[in-house]
Order: sequence, then C-alpha cells, then structure tokens
Amino acid sequence: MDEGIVRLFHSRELDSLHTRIIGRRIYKYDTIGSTNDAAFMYGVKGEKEGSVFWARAQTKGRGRLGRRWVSHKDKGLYFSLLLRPEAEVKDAAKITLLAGLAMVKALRSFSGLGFLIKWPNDIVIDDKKIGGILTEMDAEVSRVKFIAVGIGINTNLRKSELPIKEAVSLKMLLQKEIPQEALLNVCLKEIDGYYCRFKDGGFPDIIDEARHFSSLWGKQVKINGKEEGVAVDFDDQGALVLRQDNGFRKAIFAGDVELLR
Ligand code: BT5
Repeated sequence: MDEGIVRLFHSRELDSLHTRIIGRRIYKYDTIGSTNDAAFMYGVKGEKEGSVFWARAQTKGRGRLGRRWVSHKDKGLYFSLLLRPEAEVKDAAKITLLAGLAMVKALRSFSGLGFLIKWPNDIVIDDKKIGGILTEMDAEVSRVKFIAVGIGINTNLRKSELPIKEAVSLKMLLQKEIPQEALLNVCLKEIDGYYCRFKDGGFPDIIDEARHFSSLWGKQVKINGKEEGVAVDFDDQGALVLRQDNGFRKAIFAGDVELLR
C-alpha cells in the first residue's frame, strides 16, 4: 500500500494549514482500496496521531456494516484521520459526533449553505446526504489504541452518478467544479479545532454546539427498524434521545435512523 502514495505533504505545506494536530503529515494516494485501511495500517505500525490519508479514488470505499461508499476519481473528497485520544471504547461515538460537527462547520464556511448533522454519521442538506463518516478503532480491553475516522464528501459527482436519490453533491448545489484541496484544507482546520477542544476536556461544549446543527429535532424517527419516537436531544455522551409515545425518553447509542414523517 505504501507504493501507492503519490505525495507526502508535511505540516503547513498545504496552503495555510496552521493546525496543531491534524494534518502534520498528509499521505496522498491516487487510487486506494479504502483510506480507512491505510489509516489502520499506519496506526498498527505506530504512526503518530494527526496523520491524514487522502485518496483521489477508492476501489473499496465503505460505509458502516460493509456498505459501499461511491468513490469515483476526483468526484469526492475521501480521507481518513488517525487519532489517538485517551478514550474508552464507549467514547468513540463522541469522535463521530465531533467530526460531524466539524464537517458541517467546514462545509458551511466553504459554501455558505445550511448543512446539518443527521445523527449518527451523515452530513445532510434538506434531508439529502452529501457526506458520511465511518469511525473504526483498534482497542485493548476497553481502552482505545487508535481511531481511524473516515470522511467522504460528494464534491463533483453528478446526479446520475449518485447511488440513491436522497443524495447530493456540492457541484449540484453550487453549479461549479469544486477544488478538492481547498475544501480539504478547510475540513482539516475545523477538525483540528474541535479535536483540540475535545482533548482539553471540552466535549460538553461540543455537544452544546452540535445541538444547534441537528437535522432530526422534532422528527418522528425509527431506529434500526425498531424503536420509534420523536428525536429531541443529544445526551452528554452524544447518544440520540427519543421521546416515545408513552412520554418516556430513551437514549440510543448507535443505529440507522429512518425518517417517518
Ligand atoms: C457512511 O456509511 O455514510 C460512511 C461513509 C464513509 C466514507 C469514507 S470515504 C473515506 C473513508 N474510507 C472509506 O472506505 N470510507 C470512509 P453509511 O451510513 O453506512 O452509509 C452508506 C450508504 O450511503 C450506502 O449504503 C448508500 O446507500 C449511501 N451512499 C453510498 N455512497 C454514497 C455517496 N457517495 N453519497 C451519498 N450516499 C452514498
């Protein structure tokens, strides 16, 4: 896989990338199976946290539960981050939410459009999916060794290239070709800011902020085809809180969300 690297950027080499942790090294690939696999392979070898694995195309881009992520060359931004937070396995969902918030902020500042987080791992606008996050980890008992956070954003895909009708790309929204490196730059800066806050114990503030950018509030949802209720909040662990018909609240820690109305 190492042979596939077409370019290794060192910190600050990407245009004005003044980050503390994220992007100290950026490995750029032409075509790779999955950038999460690259992050994992380097993670196992002891790579420091903050490295970014970025590819022009993926042949085995994946979502959760082995689902496919459409990754045509130069049509999307496909990258993974290697993180080594002092965290327990149960905290991994916090990293997904943090990354979701950072991506929403990055896409908003890049485009001026109102992107939102669709818990747990989608980035949406008007209920259409523009991106997704895949958090995978290596752990020992309950301690995290490292986390690979994979992020895919549809930049230049045309409608006909998207796998589902409830999906969209930046090009479809902005009617222009999207420069990948400029967008990556904005994304890495936002993720760096939130990850540094997370490491300084700032997760409660991150949750507070994420609450302002959820696409689900007030909507009737069904989780994993089972639990139903109205999505009303995130709890302090980043779980989704549903208000059920019987009036009780229930925290959901993971799952697929279906919008009912
Ligand atoms: C996700 O999974 O949304 C996580 C996607 C993460 C992709 C990144 S790219 C860089 C890194 N390397 C990887 O191999 N993966 C990460 P999930 O919630 O399971 O959603 C998957 C579903 O989204 C699929 O079953 C399709 O219905 C839909 N889908 C696939 N490709 C899409 C695309 N390009 N745009 C919108 N929806 C897509």
